Amino acid sequence: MPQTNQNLFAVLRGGFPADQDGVAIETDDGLRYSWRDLDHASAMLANLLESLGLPEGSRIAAQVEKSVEAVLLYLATLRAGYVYLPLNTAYQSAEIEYFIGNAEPAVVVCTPKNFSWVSKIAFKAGTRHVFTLGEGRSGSLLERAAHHSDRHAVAERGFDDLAVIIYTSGTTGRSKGAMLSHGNIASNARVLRDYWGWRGDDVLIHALPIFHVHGLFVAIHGALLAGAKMLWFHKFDPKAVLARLPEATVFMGVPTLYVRMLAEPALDRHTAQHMRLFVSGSAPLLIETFDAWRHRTGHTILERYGMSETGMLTSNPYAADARHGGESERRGGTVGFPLPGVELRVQGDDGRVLAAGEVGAIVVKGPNVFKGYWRMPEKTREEFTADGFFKTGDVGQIDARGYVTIVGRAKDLIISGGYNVYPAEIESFINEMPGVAESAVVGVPHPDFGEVGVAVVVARASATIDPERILADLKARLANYKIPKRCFIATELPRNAMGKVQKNQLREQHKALFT
Ligand code: MLC
Ligand code: AMP
Repeated sequence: MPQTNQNLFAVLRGGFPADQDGVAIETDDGLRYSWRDLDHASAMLANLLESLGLPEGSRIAAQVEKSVEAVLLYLATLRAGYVYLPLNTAYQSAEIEYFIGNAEPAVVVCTPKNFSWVSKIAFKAGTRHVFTLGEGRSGSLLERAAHHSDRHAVAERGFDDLAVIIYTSGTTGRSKGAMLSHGNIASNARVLRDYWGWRGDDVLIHALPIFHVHGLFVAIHGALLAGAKMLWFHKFDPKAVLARLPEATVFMGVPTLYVRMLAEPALDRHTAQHMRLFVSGSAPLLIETFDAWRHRTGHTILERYGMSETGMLTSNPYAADARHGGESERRGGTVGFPLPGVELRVQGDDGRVLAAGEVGAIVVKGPNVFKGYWRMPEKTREEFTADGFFKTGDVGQIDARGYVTIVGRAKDLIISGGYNVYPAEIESFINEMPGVAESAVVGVPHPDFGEVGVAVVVARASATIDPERILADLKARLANYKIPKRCFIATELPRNAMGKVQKNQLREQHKALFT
């Protein structure tokens, strides 16, 4: 019997509706892409990639502004069987140099504005092809693709074949590339389609960036697999989103998006009357936001939990969940139940599985869990238990009804507006600055971003350092969202008897800075 092609593109295309002329994506600047457009344009781009004679498994890296064409490049990469590597547009040259040096992509696609410095980095790292993709469908990528056929036979791929690498900083050290296979991503997409009741007549508001799993996988795959239309926003603007909300049925956002929409008087029951589902994730949703949303719109946000390495792991129920006695309550402050197919347990430091209500490390297993970190077999081994569970680095508990709550993080990580910021990375940049002896970056509560970084810096003996200068220097080198919102100079960092910096004390000291 012939094997079905497990290429993620083939899986997603399997969800396209029979009417290929229907609108698949409508953008905020009034463009409409039909399902046929998605198929044909991704075929042209796939043919372009194939014409380059790239070796098997080549990485195609993209640091481009959000656009439908960027999605087409992603789909084309899958369809041609290469490996997609999305990069945040906020990354600066030092960050890009690391990612490109580490992933060694065969093709890099960047904005026309960044071509001179990105191409220099890429060529130095051995990349042979650098294309541009700019606003308004400009740039060499589409010019070159225009010469290719709009027919393309999807490359055969198996469950375990690599599809995407997403860089994530993990617990320590430099960023690691999480290797996700066609099967990892497709299985998660199918589970979410069923668990969240996606339908062909859904209309998704897509207002998230597309270089992370929330915007790229959870949102886009949900819509494509269901054959549902997307209303496409190049950037999140609460007023613009609310203006289109009456036409939509599904919205996905990080908590900051909900906070910002709540600040708009236009948000009410009437605007949200056709909505079927509001999903929140990537960062903790405050109970105040959850309650305020229900009060204003009559809708209960469904909070779910996931990671780059694993896709989605848990979700509050959309409908009655037969696995949990028909439970259908979406409980604020919890991230719901492990999704079908996901094994999730909470364990103690000794690896013992903990009872209901006990707090410990969350570890997970399932078809959605990644294949390992790119070229870091040691690191990969460290992050799995002996019986094959991935250590999420999150700390949580499961209650007697089966709801999972995240109570903290074992990893030193700040989640700011849904983006991960690794204190160790920021500290290493600060520590290299002249006159700096040492530093600590901690997360403190913030009304808009949930949490933001604050730096505490100690000067070397007889050196004078200027906090504003430190922030300005960081800004020149790191993505803007990673820059601590405040910087303080201290004479020393609080340490315990073992000499370990007591970040808790610093967090406590600065916790009221923004609230
Ligand atoms: C922007 N800024 C931030 C920030 N975003 N600061 C801290 N944290 C953030 N997340 C700062 C910039 O540095 C800049 O400061 C100023 O805000 C304006 O920048 P901007 O780009 O115009 O901001 P804005 O468009 O308002 O962006 C805010 C946002 C964005 C919330 C819309 O951050 C966003 O789209 N977040 C979503 C992230 C996401 O998709 N995460 C999913 C990860 S997947 P200055 O000083 O330079 O002017 C994942 C797994 C899972 O976690 O479970 O989903
Ligand atoms: P990333 O590495 O960007 O994929 O971020 C994954 C991390 O985001 C997880 O390990 C969690 O710490 C956090 N996260 C995702 N969803 C939630 C949520 N609903 N509540 C709390 N934390 C979350």
